[in-house]
Amino acid sequence: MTFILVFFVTLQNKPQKHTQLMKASEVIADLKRRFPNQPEYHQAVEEVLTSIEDVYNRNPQYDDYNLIDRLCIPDRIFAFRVSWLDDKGKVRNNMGYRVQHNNAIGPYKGGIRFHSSVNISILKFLAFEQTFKNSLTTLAMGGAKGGSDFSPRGKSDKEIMRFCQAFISELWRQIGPDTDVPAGDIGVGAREVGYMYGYYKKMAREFTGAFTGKGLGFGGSLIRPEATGYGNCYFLQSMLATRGLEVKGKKVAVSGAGNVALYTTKKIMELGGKVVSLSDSGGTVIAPEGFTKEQFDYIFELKSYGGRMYEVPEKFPELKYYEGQRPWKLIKCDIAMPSATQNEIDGSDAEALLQGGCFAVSEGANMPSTPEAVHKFIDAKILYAPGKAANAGGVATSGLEMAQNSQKLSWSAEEVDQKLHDIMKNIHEKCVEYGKEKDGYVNYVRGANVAGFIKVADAMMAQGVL
Ligand code: NDP
Ligand code: 2IT
Repeated sequence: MTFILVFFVTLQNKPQKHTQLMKASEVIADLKRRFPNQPEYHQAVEEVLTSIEDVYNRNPQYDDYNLIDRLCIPDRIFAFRVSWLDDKGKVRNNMGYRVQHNNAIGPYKGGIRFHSSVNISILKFLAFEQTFKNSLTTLAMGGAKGGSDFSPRGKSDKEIMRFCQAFISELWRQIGPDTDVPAGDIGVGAREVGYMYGYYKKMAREFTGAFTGKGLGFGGSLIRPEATGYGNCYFLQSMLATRGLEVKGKKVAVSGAGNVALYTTKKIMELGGKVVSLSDSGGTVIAPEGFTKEQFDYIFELKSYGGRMYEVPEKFPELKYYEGQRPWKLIKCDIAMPSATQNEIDGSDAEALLQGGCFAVSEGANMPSTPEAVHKFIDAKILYAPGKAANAGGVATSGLEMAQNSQKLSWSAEEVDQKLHDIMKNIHEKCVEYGKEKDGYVNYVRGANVAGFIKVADAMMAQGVL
């Protein structure tokens, strides 16, 4: 009897015989059918699934648990109307969202984006990417993203505050220091985080680390504002070192002129590189021999009060502004660091970069290169770091902010910067470990996707079907 029972239990626990291999193309076709009109989400999933297909199929237990669907489809999505009063007393309505993608390895974690283009597709892609990025940091953070189609541009400070409060009046029940910890992204910086955190604190009646990117006086971490841009430069340094190169003397094209772009520029200049472009959604300013410190300080100041790039030549006539253009076809560079938004480098931009001699691309933005551009970079065997590896320093330092908040301590700038350095080095090593090809070329896309996937997948397996 005991024998029969043991035999029966063993049989029950044994994974079923694996008969079918996962085909990335079929999974994607199915997701497109079930979730149509979400191109950014499809694009992000396709890149990851194509990279991990063989690793997944070598471990049949993953498919026995149908991990692939559970990894691609977010755990849950909150969608809500945000109604707020503008300065004229008029009622305005926007949509608000939070996509909680996966919490297998830690509380949901990821930024909030305020931009007129925000929709479910964009937030699903960002939350999906965030899951793998956060896994790469080695810290205990799951993946999430949220935001609104509210555009902060041209809004008064009071309007921003009222919007943030209305947004959090809906979202506060779904977040918390051990549940889901938002931070900044496009259109959300320290000011917006301050207003959102303040309202969260009022509703939840607690003072905890429910947000990161907070002001220094109320739980923020030193180096968090700098972290994404600095981290990308540290990652770039590791990549260059594999070919015996350094940043010094190199021409670097940067896009954007927000948090990520400006701190990337600051660090590149400190390292002796020449930043030859900065841009916003209106156009690009080119500095053929690199921005001087005076020019950079001016742009930093201009952007801190909402100025536009077209204003730069008014102060520095030697700098040329190109209306409606992105940097990539305007100037030759050694290195490109796209730091504005998704799909800002298309196939023809990639072609122009390669023809101009560009040998390294390190992404500050999330998914800034289209699939066509990515293929061109990898086919040309240049150093190419996808955002989920190269820009992970931002969320990693958010993880360090969470650790400081839990301990009710704050670390020095040197301490945080050293940890950021170590984390970026470690991510680079992981990419090399999983991404090195037979001829020695490091495919950082594959390396980042496989390393990020394995940790999340194993944790999901251990926790059962949820
Ligand atoms: P900011 O809002 O500070 O700056 C964004 C910059 O990109 C602005 O110069 C903006 O120009 C430009 N931009 C935004 N959307 C577009 C668009 N559709 N077309 C052209 N230009 C555009 O955001 P961040 O610097 O924080 O974010 C930049 C990128 O980095 C995003 O992809 C974000 O997801 C990613 N990222 C951010 C992290 C962070 O910690 N902040 C961490 C990791 C990644 P304009 O002012 O004209 O809109
Ligand atoms: O895309 C990103 O990694 C971010 N916007 C930062 C997220 C965070 O939680 O710090």
